[in-house]
Amino acid sequence: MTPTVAQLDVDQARATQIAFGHAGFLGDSVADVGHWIRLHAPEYYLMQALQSRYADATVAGVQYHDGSAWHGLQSALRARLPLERARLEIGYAAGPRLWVNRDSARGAAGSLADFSHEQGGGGWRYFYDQGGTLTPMTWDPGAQCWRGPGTFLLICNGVMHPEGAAPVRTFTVPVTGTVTVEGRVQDADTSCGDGVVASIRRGAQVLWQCALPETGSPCSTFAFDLAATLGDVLAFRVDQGANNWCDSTVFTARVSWDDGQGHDWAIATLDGAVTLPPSGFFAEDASGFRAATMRLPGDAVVDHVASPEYAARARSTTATAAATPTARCPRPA
Ligand SMILES: [Ca+2]
Repeated sequence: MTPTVAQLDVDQARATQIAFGHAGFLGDSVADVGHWIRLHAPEYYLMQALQSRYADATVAGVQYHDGSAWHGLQSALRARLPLERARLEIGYAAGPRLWVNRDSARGAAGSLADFSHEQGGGGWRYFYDQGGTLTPMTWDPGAQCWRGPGTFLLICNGVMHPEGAAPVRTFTVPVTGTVTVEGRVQDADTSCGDGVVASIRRGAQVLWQCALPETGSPCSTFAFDLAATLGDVLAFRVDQGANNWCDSTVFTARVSWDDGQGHDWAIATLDGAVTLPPSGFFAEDASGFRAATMRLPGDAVVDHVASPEYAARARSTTATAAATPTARCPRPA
């Protein structure tokens, strides 16, 4: 489905493009655009001076900020900083220096997208439950699955299989607030056996469950909101019933949230302190070039370019207002 301008989140798309040193081209895969020039012209001018400075420049260094200290990539990986939500500074040799705030109040985790050979990777862990105690599974690199003590006690990418004990995939909620839990289950082998019961629990609380194969009301998809507390453990499990014959079960889930926090980032530039909102950026060089999506005192977010070639300012209201060019002032060469 082609995203609308609102769904696209132009600021986030731009921040991602800048973080990777790309051109910042919006393209035309956008729905419900009332005025193409009003969408593309501010974007062109916001990015052009930066493009011309970093397109063929070499990255000299990248640093990640964890809220209190800077890390190189190796240190950031060791500290398990969420790089997809990084606050980063990028320096180009003989080119601009820039900062990108990819942090956000919104976050999401997926059992498929985050599936990992590491316990805790992306917030997910892999256990089996035999008698009420969760015991960690062991990674099988050949099968690319987590295994319990039985041959068929498994958690693979999208599929789980019980054997006496129930396989349990858990997610640890990283915020206090409302989280949305959605996904689906499916009996992946209906050729024999008595089916399974798939469920989602928080401690002893059963949040949702579905007996497979579905015989009564359809229950194989789920989507619900949950008032959660930081550290809550959501358990996605498959119980075998009387036997585990043909109990392969597709069970995938996505958890998303909005923590309600600001996630602004204050940086030190040649011009002094600058505040970057989520998906904001600031770029500068010694020629007097500046480009930014930044927050001004009083909460307004502006898109702004000043360079020896030209100056432009688009959007000077709030972060959610539509981008509207307000001025473009070419400077004499
Ligand atoms: Ca069964």
